[in-house]
Order: sequence, then structure tokens, then C-alpha cells
Amino acid sequence: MSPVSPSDKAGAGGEDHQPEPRVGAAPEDPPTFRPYHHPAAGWGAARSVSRVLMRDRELVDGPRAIMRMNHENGGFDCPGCAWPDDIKGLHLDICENGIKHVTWEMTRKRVGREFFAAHSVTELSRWSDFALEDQGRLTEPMVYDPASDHYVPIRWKDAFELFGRTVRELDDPNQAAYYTSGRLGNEATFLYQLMARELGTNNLPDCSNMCHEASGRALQAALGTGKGTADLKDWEAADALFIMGVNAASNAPRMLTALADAYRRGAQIVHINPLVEGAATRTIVPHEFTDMALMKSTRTSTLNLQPRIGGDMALLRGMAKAVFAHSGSDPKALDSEFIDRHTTGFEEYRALCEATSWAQIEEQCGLSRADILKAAQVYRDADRSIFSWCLGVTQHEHGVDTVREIVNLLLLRGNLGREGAGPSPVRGHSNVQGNRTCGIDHRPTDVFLDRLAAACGIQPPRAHGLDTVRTIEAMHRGDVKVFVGMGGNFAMAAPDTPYTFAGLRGCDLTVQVSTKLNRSHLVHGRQALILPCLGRTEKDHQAGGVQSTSVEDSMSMVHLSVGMKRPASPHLLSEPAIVAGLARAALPDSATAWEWYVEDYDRVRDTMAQVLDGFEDFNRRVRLPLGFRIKQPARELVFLTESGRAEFSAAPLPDVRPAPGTLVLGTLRSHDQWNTTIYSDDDRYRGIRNLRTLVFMNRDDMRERGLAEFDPVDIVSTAKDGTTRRLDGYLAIPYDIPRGCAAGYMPEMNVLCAIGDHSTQSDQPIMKHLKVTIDRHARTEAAR
Ligand SMILES: Nc1nc2c(c(=O)[nH]1)N[C@H]1C(S)=C(S)[C@@H](COP(=O)(O)OP(=O)(O)OC[C@H]3O[C@@H](n4cnc5c(=O)[nH]c(N)nc54)[C@H](O)[C@@H]3O)O[C@H]1N2
Ligand SMILES: Nc1nc2c(c(=O)[nH]1)N[C@H]1C(S)=C(S)[C@@H](COP(=O)(O)OP(=O)(O)OC[C@H]3O[C@@H](n4cnc5c(=O)[nH]c(N)nc54)[C@H](O)[C@@H]3O)O[C@H]1N2
Ligand SMILES: [Mo]
Repeated sequence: MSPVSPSDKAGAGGEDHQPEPRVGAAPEDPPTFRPYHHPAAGWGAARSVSRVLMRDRELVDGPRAIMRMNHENGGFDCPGCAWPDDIKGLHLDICENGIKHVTWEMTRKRVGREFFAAHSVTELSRWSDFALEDQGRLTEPMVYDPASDHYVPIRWKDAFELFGRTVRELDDPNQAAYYTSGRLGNEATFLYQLMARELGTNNLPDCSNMCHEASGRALQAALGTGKGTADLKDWEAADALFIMGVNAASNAPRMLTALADAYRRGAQIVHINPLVEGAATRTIVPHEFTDMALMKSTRTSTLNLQPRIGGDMALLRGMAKAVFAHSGSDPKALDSEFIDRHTTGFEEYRALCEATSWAQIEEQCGLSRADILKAAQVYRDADRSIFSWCLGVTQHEHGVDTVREIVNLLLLRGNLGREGAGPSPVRGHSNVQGNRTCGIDHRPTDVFLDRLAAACGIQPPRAHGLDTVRTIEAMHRGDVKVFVGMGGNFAMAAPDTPYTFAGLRGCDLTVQVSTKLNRSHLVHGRQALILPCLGRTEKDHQAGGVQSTSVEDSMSMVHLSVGMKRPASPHLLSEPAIVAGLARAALPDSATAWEWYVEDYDRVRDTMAQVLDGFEDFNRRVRLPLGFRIKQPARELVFLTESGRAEFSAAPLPDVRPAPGTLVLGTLRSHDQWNTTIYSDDDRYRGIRNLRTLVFMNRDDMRERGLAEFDPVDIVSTAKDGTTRRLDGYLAIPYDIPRGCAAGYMPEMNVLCAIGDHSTQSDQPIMKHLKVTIDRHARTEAAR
């Protein structure tokens, strides 16, 4: 039981891949693992929040700001997850991780010019990711000075001109790529894509390429609407909720309230996840103070199924097979009228289900037929079912097919276009769905481009652009020379860390629009800019007064967000103002009234109303108490597919079993992190303290390798092209996870995900399905 010291664990991400941060504890604090047996949320969450508030010295402002979050009329939208706001206004609609996230942005710490003068980029490159962000908010624009290897101050005007000049000198506008992280408000998003397209490129990679690309592709193909169709009211009316591949207690904690409510009114809640996560047992609903005081918990699950990683499609196929099997004796098992009127491809799908054997299904999902039938029975017994999912379903080679299988199952019983039913993906970033709606798409439709051309008087390019993976590959070929990151932390979030680093370093210019210092500022092009922006909590003053920005949640509700805090520095610009500055410098003769738009975001919204479907009368409707819901054709049973109907798909089951001697590894978030932002080295619901360099393994897989708890191991991944990547000295943790499966934390484990390891169906990196071997750490082995 003697864990190696953290300094022992050399990462394999190249020389500059950091030994990982150990925070929240003194370095000598040993890591511990004690399985968690308490309900989710409750006082553990309250304690964790107060620690964060104290660390960021926000005890006074923090709670006040939190009371203003997610409030109808006049609050700011929580920059945390994309779960919709409480529609009844009954709850104080906040969660532990949302509070941490807001506090993180509101910190009083600052990164000014003195900081950059004191630390060279080479020195900062040795700092941990935690230490970088922990320096606080960026305060003024900075430019990289190669002579001194320091970032030095630059005036906004000169920063814009550096970008403008570099872009104007490109041979081809497609030599630039414009990344978006899903935090960006709708108005800035619209201006950003307008700039890219006016410049002549559709190179708009975004975090969604790594997140729900598979969901969008599948729903678009099956239903002609690339989003979920269920909203919170539907969640309240559903008889059965199937929650697949989402760690809600950590990543969408406000879902806990919906699950607890559903349980109390007798709905069935089936969790499908290789790990039994915090949300899959019980919760103390965090904003119900009486529950908190009495420690009263509510169940959030009626059935937990643990398929193997990648086994979801087989499980869903098994459920469909069971529905068909009953259709002989029970005429109501299938909704034949719905199928006849609204769908196509049914017979082929039925034939495929019948031809898929139970043996094959059991083998692929790793569950017994009896367990699959339990889930099928819940589905058959329910009049109204919702399927909700996140990355556990999408970050796979067959992510698109799996989401289509979810739709297949919904269609069989007509669970679409009526209350309490439908697909309901849980989106990630707070406005990632809005980004797509407002034009961040490397494969825009002609209809969208035609409208953009008409409303904005530009001639947008028609050729498809590059997504995240293709952008990195193009950097390596020298085809992309300018990279703009509109938020996010591209260097750490993207797959194949050393490969991504090399791509960014090969660029002529990298521009990062950010609130905090992160690795993407240190892994830069020959020229580099850091452009600091206002956060969502801050007041955005423009010529036309204080501005608000709109966002769209997971359930297509669009509403306004208004900052309330004094900006972290007087030199910050809003994201729309930064886009306008960049655009004017790159397009000096542009007829677009960039400066005029920034004076008053209502003007941006008026143009958006002409371009975007469902945004008619945008300025008025977005000011309604809860905003408005974007109309979704599929919800009205209008299918904008080729056939004009909802389309069954009939894809054969993939073989997802690990080869002998290998495991399938999924990368996950801990409870105390927000993507690449690490709050602490703890993962409360999984019982972990002071440790991130770990790998969760099944006990029998550990025994087979002669491993005990905390034994150091080396993890070697084999990519599709046969190349290998490794992480050495991680600590093995025995966990309740199916045999042949393993899991550990992103973004550190991106080192293991080769650039070529993306789905052929969507280009989405297969971050939940890495083929690995795990063996005793070579150095300890040698010492034995
Ligand atoms: N606090 C906090 N909130 C967040 C984020 C954060 O980092 N921190 N990130 C935001 C973003 S951008 C996103 S996209 C979401 C991500 O939210 P999640 O999708 O919950 O993120 P992950 O931690 O990657 O967890 C994936 C879940 O899938 C399960 N899983 C792994 N493989 C499989 C599989 O093959 N099948 C099934 N059924 N399940 C599987 C894992 O056990 C885990 O529960 O959260 C958003 N909200
Ligand atoms: N292995 C593995 N890799 C993954 C995943 C995985 O599950 N496994 N998940 C993928 C997913 S789902 C996603 S969404 C991506 C996330 O990828 P990104 O969205 O690129 O990364 P984040 O960590 O969310 O970005 C954090 C940074 O955003 C900046 N920021 C914060 N707030 C603001 C703001 O208001 N404005 C601006 N301009 N900047 C701001 C800060 O500087 C901060 O350092 O990672 C992906 N990578
Ligand atoms: Mo995401």
C-alpha cells in the first residue's frame, strides 16, 4: 500500500508534459481511496463549496452572485453546464459545481504585466495546469516576444492589427482556423462565424467536435433535427427515464433534482453506465433546505445496469428485440400507427433485430439476457419514455450508430412528438448548443449560407471547412498557419497531446481569447496573442448601455444573461468587441458595420433573426420571463429528412470486446474539475482524495496482473494505425467496473488518444474507447 510519489510518475506527453498537479492537499498528503456510500449533493457538496469560496477569497461576493444566477429576469446564466433552468421558479436553481465555476471566474487574483515580466514562457511551461489557472484573471492584451521569451503588453489596436496583417498575407483564407469553446454567447458567436465566412473560410472547429458531434449527426440523419426534442416539462411527465453514459452528480448536478422529483412521483429511472455513478443511487436535493437539515435523501434510480464500455448499442438492440418478441402477444408493444404514419425503414430494422442473436447481444454488452429484459420491461410498461445521454455514448467509434439505435427504440413505441417522451442529450458547455445554432459549423447547410449571404451581404464560401481533428492535421501539413481560440484550452482538450502541441507550435500566429492563463497560451505559434475578455458574470458596458447576451440550454431554451460584477480589469473587452476588432483589422474594407453592432447587441440580434430558423422577433421573445424555446420540427412530427419521415437505421452491431490481454479505457472527468480546469485532486463520489494519476480497474483484471490497490502501472495504448502511446507510473485503483474495462481522467489521458483515433462516422475522437494494455510499472517490476 505504498503509493509512488507523484514526482515518480513521468508523463509521456513529450518533455513538456507536466507531472500532474496535486492540489487541495499538501504534497506529502498521501492519496486515499475509500468507496463513497452517501447520497449525492447534501453537506459534502456544501463543504466543498465553502473550501472553494475561501480559496478564491469570495466569501462576500460569491454567495451574493450565486443568488443572481439562473434567475428569470436579470441574472446571468450559470457558465457551468447546459442543464436548463428550473421552469417553475420553485427552487434556488444552483449546484455545487456551478458555484465552483462562478467563483473560479470571480476570483480576486490577477495576472498582470508584472506577472509576465517575472516569468518566462519556458518557466511557465513547467508549471502545472492548476497553477497556471490559479494565478487568476488575465487583465490586458499580451503579445509573445521571442527575444526575451516573455509575454509583453500590447495595445488592443496593435494586437488587432497583428492579426489583421497576418491574415491578409495568407495565400488562402483556409489557412486560418477559428475554434470555439461552448462558453461563447450567441451574439459573439454569430459575429465570429460571420467574420470567418466573410474572410472566406468554413474552418470552424469547436469543442462540440469532441463532445456531441455524434449526437448531432445521428439526430439530423434520423429526425432532421440535430438536437434533443424533450424539454423539462417532458422530464416531469415521463414514466420512464433512461440515463445513459452521463455522470450527472458531477457534470449536470441540477439533473439530480429532476431525478429525485421523478422518483417521488413513481417514475422508473434506469441508469446505464459501466460505473455506478453518484447520481445513480440517492441524492439530498441541494436547494431543499429542509432535506439538507434532516439529511433526508431521495432515491434517484430504480435500476442500474453496467454494460461494458461501448456495449450500449448491443443493450439497446436487445431491448428492441424484446419489444418485437412481445409484439405477437401484445398488440400495444409497438405503436404501429405511429410507425406507419411517420417512419421509414421499419421492416429492415425488425429483420435486423430478429437476425441478431441473444448470444451476440450478451457477448457485446456484457450483460445477461435477464438484465436486458428488465430494462426492456420498464420500457414496454411505460407510456412515455425519455432517453438521455452524454459522452459515455458519443465518444466512440460507433457513437453515431448508438444514438441512432436510441432513436430506433424510441420510434418503436412512438416516443416522439408528444409530452413526456423523446431523445434528450445532455449537452456540455453552457452555450455549446447555441454555438451550433448560431452558425459554428464546419459543414454549414446551403440554406443557412443563402440566408447569411442575403442578410449580411457577404459571399460565404460553400466548401466544407475543418473540424478539430482535421485542423490539427492541417497544422502539421503546414496548411493551417493561423489559429484563433475563442475561449477554451485547445492544447489540453484536444487528443494526442504532443501531436497537438507540435501543430500549434508550427503555426505563424496563435490567438487565444481567454479569461484565465492556461496551457494554450504557452504552446503557441511563432507569434502569439493573449486577448483577455469579460466573463459572463461581468457587466458589459457599450455605447448603447449595459449589454446582455443570449444563450441556449440543452433543451433549446434561449434566454438572456446579464453580467452584474465590475470587470476584473478596466482593460478587458467583451467577446463581441474583440471579434469586431479582429474582423475590422482583417477586413478593412468590409461593409459589415462591425463597430455599430458592438454598440448595441440588439442590432446583432436583429440580423440573427433574419438568418436563423426559429429566431423570428428575437429581441422581444428573448426578453420574455423564461426566454423562448426554438421550434423543433421533429417535436411537431415534421421530419426534415430526405424521406420526409423519421428514419430507422439498421447498422450491424460492432465488435467492442477487448482483444485478449487488452482493456478498453474510457477517459472521464473527476468531480472536482471543469474540463481542463482542475479545482482539486479529489473525486468525492468515487472516494478518491489527492490523486489524479490513477486508473480504475476491475478487481479480477488487477488480480490477473498481480496488482494490488495503489500499485503503479504503465498504460500503453495502441492506435488504429498500430502506433503506441504510453503513460507510466499511474496508480491502479480497484473499482466496480466490468471486466475488460478501465477508466481514468481527462485531459491528462489525452496523451493516449492518437490523432487518428476518431470515429469514421463523425470525426469525433474516441476518448471513451482507447485500446490499452496495463501492466506493472516497469521500474517497480525491475526492482522486484
Ligand atoms: N462539473 C463539471 N461539469 C461539467 C463538465 C466538467 O468537466 N465538470 N464538463 C461539461 C462538458 S463540456 C460535458 S461534454 C459534460 C460531460 O459530462 P459526462 O458525459 O458525464 O462526462 P464524463 O466525465 O466524460 O463522463 C462520462 C460518463 O460516461 C460513462 N461511460 C464511459 N464509457 C461508457 C460507455 O461505453 N457507455 C456508457 N453508457 N457510459 C459510459 C462514465 O462512467 C461517466 O459516467 O459535462 C459538462 N459539465
Ligand atoms: N480525453 C478526453 N478529452 C476530452 C474530453 C473527454 O471526455 N476526454 N472531452 C472533450 C469535451 S466534451 C470538451 S467540451 C472539450 C473542452 O474543451 P475546451 O472548451 O477547449 O476547454 P475548457 O477546459 O472548457 O476551457 C477552459 C478555458 O476557457 C477559458 N474561459 C473560461 N471562461 C471563458 C469565457 O467566458 N470566455 C472566454 N473567451 N474564455 C473563457 C479559460 O481561459 C479556461 O482556461 O474537451 C474535450 N476533451
Ligand atoms: Mo463537452
